[in-house]
Amino acid sequence: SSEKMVEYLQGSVGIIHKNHAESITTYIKESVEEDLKDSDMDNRPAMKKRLTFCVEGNISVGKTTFLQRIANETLELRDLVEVVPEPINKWQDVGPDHFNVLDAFYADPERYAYTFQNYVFVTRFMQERESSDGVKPLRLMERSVFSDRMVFVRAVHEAKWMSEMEISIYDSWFDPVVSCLPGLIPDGFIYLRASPDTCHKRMKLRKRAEEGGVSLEYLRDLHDKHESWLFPFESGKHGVLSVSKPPFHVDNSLHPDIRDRVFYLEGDHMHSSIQKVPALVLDCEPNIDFSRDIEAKRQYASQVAQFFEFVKKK
Ligand code: UDP
Ligand code: DCM
Ligand code: MG
Repeated sequence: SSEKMVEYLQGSVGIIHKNHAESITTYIKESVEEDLKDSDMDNRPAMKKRLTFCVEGNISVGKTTFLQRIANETLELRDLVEVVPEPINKWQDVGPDHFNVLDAFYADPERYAYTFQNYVFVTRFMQERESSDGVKPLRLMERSVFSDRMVFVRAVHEAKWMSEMEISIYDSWFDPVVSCLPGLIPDGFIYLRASPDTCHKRMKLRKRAEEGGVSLEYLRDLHDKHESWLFPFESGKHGVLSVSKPPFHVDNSLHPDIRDRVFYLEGDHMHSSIQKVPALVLDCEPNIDFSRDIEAKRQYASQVAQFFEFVKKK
């Protein structure tokens, strides 16, 4: 029955996001308290510079859920934390005629891949301009123009849904526009990682109308592209953005458990300011649940804290 199915699916997706979100909110709260202690009664919220993290991951891995939990749990810190979800509602409702360009893309990818990716970029650009006036010291955004380029544009181009001419046009404006808007470049990436099968199960659970035709195959391709973007040396692939392990001396400042999960993104062909963006990898498989394991929970929280501290010091 469908009830049984939902039960089965919920069992299989797990509650890992709750664990990860908690690690991060705990860190944020403690760090804010610390900073408030340091800043002499001066009411200003404290983290020294404004930090932006982009949450990356395959379709349905749980980015929105993860960010929503952080937003809910930091409600009392409303002035400190800004959560910026992916502007999918803008993609589903364009102009006075309410066109759905996400739906148009999945219905006729060859015709609309470029149009859609172009619009995705424009909406992120607008979102960044809107939130760039903000003064909240910590900003968490769902995805970035870098995953757009390194994952989705690559995928639709390889699938021949975007022609050579179209990808050339895309690339001809991508770098110059990104260079004009340094706010698009995050201080760190947080990569929510799960197998394509897990994401597929979660996608079936979510049942977003436009995604009925999204196959496991496509999710596998998107997964591989996330991996080769974030782990190019393991996969032996290099893209516009590549990643390197931190230099050894920096490595040492990190807890041994986190060392292997923190990477720097370095721009080969990207303009210079994208260089050295660290990425934290969070395992989002359902079998990883440490909600009742206090020690594991403490360790995870400490790893997350070290990552944030590390980014803050840079
Ligand atoms: N989900 C879940 N457990 C989790 C994370 C997500 O059951 O730990 C479900 C969530 O309820 C939703 C689906 O997985 O039905 C996709 O989540 P979300 O929309 O957050 O994914 P995104 O596409 O934003 O990464
Ligand atoms: N999407 C896309 N290209 C992008 C960004 C997103 O095709 N550059 C699609 C994938 C999903 C939807 O938009 O169908 C929203 O992503 P998610 O469900 O992962 O939040
Ligand atoms: Mg989402």
